[in-house]
Amino acid sequence: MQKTFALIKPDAVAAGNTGAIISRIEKEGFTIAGMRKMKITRAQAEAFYGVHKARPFFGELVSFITSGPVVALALEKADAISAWRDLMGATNPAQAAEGTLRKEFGTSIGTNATHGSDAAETAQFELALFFPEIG
Ligand code: FUP
Repeated sequence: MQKTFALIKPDAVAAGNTGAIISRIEKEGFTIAGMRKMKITRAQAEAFYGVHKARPFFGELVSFITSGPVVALALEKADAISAWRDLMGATNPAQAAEGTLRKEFGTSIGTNATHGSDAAETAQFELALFFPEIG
């Protein structure tokens, strides 16, 4: 079993898609090891998106992710990191495959409904940031 970190982003929470996304997560066989609805602070967002600091859209990323409540999730499954990224689909919803969450719930490359860790080290870092009690 592997754990990954997932977020239901402010756009999807505001649009009322939290339940539909959680329902898909359970149908696809993930175990929800942790779940918290919260507002991400600016300091937390800057740490979370630290790898993107040099990118031109860093400021937008931080403002967007702190713009409203999110649902943070610790998900467990065999190969959870790649399984969750497959379920999310491509970063840009316009390029995401049918049946993926970003295709169904995303509206732009920024407002793309969900986040998922992209590697084991990132998952460890992101889980520690949001779920220090889980380990
Ligand atoms: P992903 O791992 O699929 O979330 O994608 P990236 O790590 O490449 O990007 C992180 C976030 O930056 C994405 F969710 C959306 C945002 N982004 C933009 O807003 N513009 C871009 O050109 C690329 C990414």
